[in-house]
Amino acid sequence: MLNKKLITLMNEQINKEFYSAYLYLDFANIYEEKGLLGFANWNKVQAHEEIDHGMLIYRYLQDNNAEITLMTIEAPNVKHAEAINGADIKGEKLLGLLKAALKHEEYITSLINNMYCVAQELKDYKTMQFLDWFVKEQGEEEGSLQNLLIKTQLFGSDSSGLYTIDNELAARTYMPLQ
Ligand code: OFO
Repeated sequence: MLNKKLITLMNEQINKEFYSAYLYLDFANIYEEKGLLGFANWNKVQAHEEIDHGMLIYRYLQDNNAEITLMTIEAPNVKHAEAINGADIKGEKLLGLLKAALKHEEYITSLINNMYCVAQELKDYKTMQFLDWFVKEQGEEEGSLQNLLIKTQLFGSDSSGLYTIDNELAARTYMPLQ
């Protein structure tokens, strides 16, 4: 039987993963509106992956006969937060969106690390092993956003550089988790 505190944290994490999907869909919508279809594609694929993450935790709770409580998903509203309504997406605005995504992933990493700490304190080795995948995944997600941010800072300030990056991002495809 899973510990009550862990069950609460895991239910909250399902909500955060689904919120992440919402957030990436919101980013995708902005990129799409501005004609950056590769950036939009990358974010849509990410949204699919976030749903998979939420579903992994959902299944883990089910498999352990723990109660699942689905909570309200917050609205992201990136457009409002970044004040890019009607504005040019290039330069600082584009970097601002990428930095916002990276900051969000750092926050998600902190939540995963906190769950891991609780599982460790409880000597819940099964849950620690389950969370190992998420620890690795968060490292990869932060890494790929950092790389994209650096690449965009270095090469995205002129139209041809941005066009190349956008084309690269158009190649990302969604691979469902097994
Ligand atoms: Fe689920 O990894 Fe991003 O948020």
